[in-house]
Amino acid sequence: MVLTVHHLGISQSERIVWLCEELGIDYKLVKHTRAPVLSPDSLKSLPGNVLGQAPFIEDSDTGVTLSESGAIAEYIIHKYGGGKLSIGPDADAKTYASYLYWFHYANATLQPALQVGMFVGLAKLEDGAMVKGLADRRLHVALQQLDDRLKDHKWLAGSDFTAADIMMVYCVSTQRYYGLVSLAPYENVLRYLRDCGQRDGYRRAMEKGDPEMEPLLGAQAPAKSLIDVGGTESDIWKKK
Ligand SMILES: N[C@@H](CCC(=O)N[C@@H](CS)C(=O)NCC(=O)O)C(=O)O
Repeated sequence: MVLTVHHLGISQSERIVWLCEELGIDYKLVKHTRAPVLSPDSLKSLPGNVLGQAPFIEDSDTGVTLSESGAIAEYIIHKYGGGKLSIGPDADAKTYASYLYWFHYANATLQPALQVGMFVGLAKLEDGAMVKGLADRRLHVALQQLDDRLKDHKWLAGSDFTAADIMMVYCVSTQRYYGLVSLAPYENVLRYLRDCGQRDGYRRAMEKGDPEMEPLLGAQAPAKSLIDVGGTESDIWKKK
């Protein structure tokens, strides 16, 4: 089996590298560097990568190519991971529902709220601008719900670490290089990020996928968006 994982530095595809490390499966990692913000030709030109984005995988055993973090995570877990890190319908129904909810919440609710916030931030609107107020409010509600969940649960699905956590962490860590979100008001999210950051699988994934990047696991956001300072050409994202 050759499962090729295409990873774009400082991006959502860190989730897939992390997943493969947690599952302990064989995979080939191909790294791409932003040029200097968007995808380079090496990623855009891959057959089957219609949107030219990462994550993107190629499975030489099946001929499958696939995009979309959640779809890729499910494909790898069930095809090569023996279902590990997922919770299925045979589990306790509430735990199963929580797993599904948080797995999808990451990219269906939180990530869009973060991206709207990012674009509003880049637009440099005045403080009182209505659209800025709406975006801030929507993002706060989404983060507060996450914080509330993590108050009484070590991991998103409950007592076990799952792929729902792998889907979530990019949103509250590396994404903040683009949209400047402080996590200071969300102490449970900060505890959770500390726990995730201590996992061997997370550390290995970051070391393999983004060895130069300082993981953003603390409260403070960078002073400027990576988009505003020239993407990978700047060094604000690098370890000091
Ligand atoms: N919903 C997609 C989003 C993919 C996506 O937006 N990837 C970004 C990296 S975070 C990308 O490839 N950006 C480069 C570009 O669009 O040119 C997923 O979860 O896989």
